Amino acid sequence: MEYILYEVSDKVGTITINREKALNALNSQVLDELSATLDAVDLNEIRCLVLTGAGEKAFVAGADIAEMSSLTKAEAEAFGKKGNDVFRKLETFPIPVIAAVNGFALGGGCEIAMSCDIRLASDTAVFGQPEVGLGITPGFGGTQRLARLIGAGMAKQLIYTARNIKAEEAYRVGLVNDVIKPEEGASSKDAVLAAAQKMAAGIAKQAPIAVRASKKAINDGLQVDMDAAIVIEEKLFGSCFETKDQGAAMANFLEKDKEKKLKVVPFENK
Ligand code: DAK
Repeated sequence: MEYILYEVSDKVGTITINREKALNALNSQVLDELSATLDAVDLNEIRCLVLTGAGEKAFVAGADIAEMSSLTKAEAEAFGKKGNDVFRKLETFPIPVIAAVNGFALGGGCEIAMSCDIRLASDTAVFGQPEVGLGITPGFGGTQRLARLIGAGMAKQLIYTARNIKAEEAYRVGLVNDVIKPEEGASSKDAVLAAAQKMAAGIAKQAPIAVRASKKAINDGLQVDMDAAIVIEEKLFGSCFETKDQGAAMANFLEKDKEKKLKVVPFENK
């Protein structure tokens, strides 16, 4: 792989888009390598992923404008599909994905962050959908995911004006879950990555089937009306009762012996 780094620590995998010279812009090769990296994640071992960008300056500065500039209509559609396929793969990935947004997240960069389950921003992060200034619409799901995340009114304002917003404003409008401030003199990028990995480690300690089922219930339920959504939740809730984790965790809680009651459940279901 030329543009993707993948590291594993305990049960957490960290994917770094590593094209720092072009501020980690997404060209076809980055998208192909990211897709292949996701396909290769060992889901028997890894329980949560972190996605970040190389360097201090950018998470992802967008789709590669140089590559896009000369595309024909058919090529643009193919490029859009390649991006959309990998973004959907992230969004529907069986385990949670946390974006550690360490700088510019513009256009495709904002869109890839929105395909993740959770977004943590460094205090230096900048978000925006500048596409209309380039004569295009957001093409990797931005019109859809931004409106769903922050509401149609604010999404329209940001997309029509192509205005970039800083991390604090992104937090205020609900685009990011938190803004991570580094210790005095420390690196903003290191701080947000450490926070994302700490959160991922916390998720990795939970019962893995229950975490996956929760992700699926939220994602699938949001696509349908409430009556159908509740049925999706019921089915996934029911499926947890076939796991060892549920039996052991509830038995521990019900145990009169205080020592046993507090015993950590050895989550073993895959
Ligand atoms: N693409 C290609 N190269 C990029 C890039 C990008 N998006 N962003 C930065 N770079 C490159 C720069 O060209 C420069 O390369 P060299 O000149 O050194 O070779 C290097 O990264 C450093 O960038 P700057 O010199 O510009 O650095 P500055 O600090 O001055 O400015 C910046 C940082 C982030 C403000 C600036 O680089 C910038 O404005 N970048 C572009 C941001 C942007 O507009 N992003 C949105 C791209 S549009 C679709 C599929 C997808 C999309 C649309 C349709 N279909 C096919 C359906 C998605 C579109 C987008 O994402």
